[in-house]
Amino acid sequence: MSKHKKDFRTDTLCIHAGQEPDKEFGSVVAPIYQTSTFAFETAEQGAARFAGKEPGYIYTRLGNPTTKMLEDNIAALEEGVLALATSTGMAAVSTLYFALLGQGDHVVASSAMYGPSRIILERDFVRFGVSATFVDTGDTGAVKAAWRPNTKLLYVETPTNPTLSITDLGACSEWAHKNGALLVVDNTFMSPILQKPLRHGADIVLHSVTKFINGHSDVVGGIIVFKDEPLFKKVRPVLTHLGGTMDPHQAWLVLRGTKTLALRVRAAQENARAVAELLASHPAVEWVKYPGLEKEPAIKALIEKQMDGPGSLISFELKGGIEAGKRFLDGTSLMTLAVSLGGIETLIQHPASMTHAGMSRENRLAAGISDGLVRLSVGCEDKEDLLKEMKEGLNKLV
Ligand code: LCS
Repeated sequence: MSKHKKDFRTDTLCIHAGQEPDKEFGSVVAPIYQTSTFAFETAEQGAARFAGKEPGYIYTRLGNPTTKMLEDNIAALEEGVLALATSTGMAAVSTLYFALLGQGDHVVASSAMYGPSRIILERDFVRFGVSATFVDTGDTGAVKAAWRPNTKLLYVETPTNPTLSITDLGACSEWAHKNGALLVVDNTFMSPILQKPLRHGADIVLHSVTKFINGHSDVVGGIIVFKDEPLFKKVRPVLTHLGGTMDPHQAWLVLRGTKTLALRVRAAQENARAVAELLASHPAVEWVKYPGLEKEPAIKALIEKQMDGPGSLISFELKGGIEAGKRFLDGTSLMTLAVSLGGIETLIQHPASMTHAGMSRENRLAAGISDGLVRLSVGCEDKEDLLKEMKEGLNKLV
């Protein structure tokens, strides 16, 4: 029985989608096809594969059975038709820009997205005649105001890294499609467990699988999921020619991660709710941003409509700003001071000097990334241990 059926629910798909017991030996776990190239039985067969007249593998940069299992797994989780795994999340981002944009095109994008996803538009794609306007895509009016006749792509992170602003995907997809553009959503912060952007009109979804999907902070990787085959066919040759494809061993490791994705995401989210509540009630804290604490009725309604939970990323600022933040970061031991997110362990970092240090201070502040903002990716440790360390660190500051 095919494990890729659409009628299985998300938690089942995490474990089974894209993976059948191996036909030769019955291996329950996906074999790693650790090969760069695939033998043809005849010259005619080789020619037929290159001509696309016969299915089958040719060369691992163009496709590999282990990598394909991961692609089918995530395509099923995101309710897309096909996916392409990439060597890193940034390979997914840059391949999409390269495939979808050309000379004279304009992009509207979230102002507070992962630093390098913005910086390559500002510094690199601008050299090839592509322009970009960055707005708070949480404000659909700002998206409309930034629109130009040559806007071809609306690129959204929701929630944004690290400001956790929520964008209305339904409203944005409607606007983009009415105006001849595509909506691409970076769903890294939610994972397909908590948000499925294709359901809300996105054309393409991407992830840094380095984060929740792999989940063990031991692999970098990315994935692009497509709502239809023509878009897949447009992007695939660009990816295979640029060369940012995923290695089979990397894909096999990520497939270990997908099996526990739903369990990890929900466990981390339960911890994050408790940590966010502690932060919100502590006198050392100036402000906390966490979708689960949202009070604004319209945003609360949007969260309920398009997200299946608030996730496990929290941003906050301490009274005393960056100096207090540094003291807090230096005092942590259970919470690891490191960039990245979505791992099984709690990670804490300072975006202004770390993940978003490449942005100018002016752009950073305009995007809501204050000097004192601290980003927390809550992991799956025991909740009481996390709360204890958090309380001890905060109490030292008052
Ligand atoms: N998209 C988002 C939303 C990200 O957070 C990241 C990395 C990427 C894309 C790029 O993925 P990568 O190439 O690293 O796999 N975000 C990081 C962060 O916030 N801390 O360290 C990396």
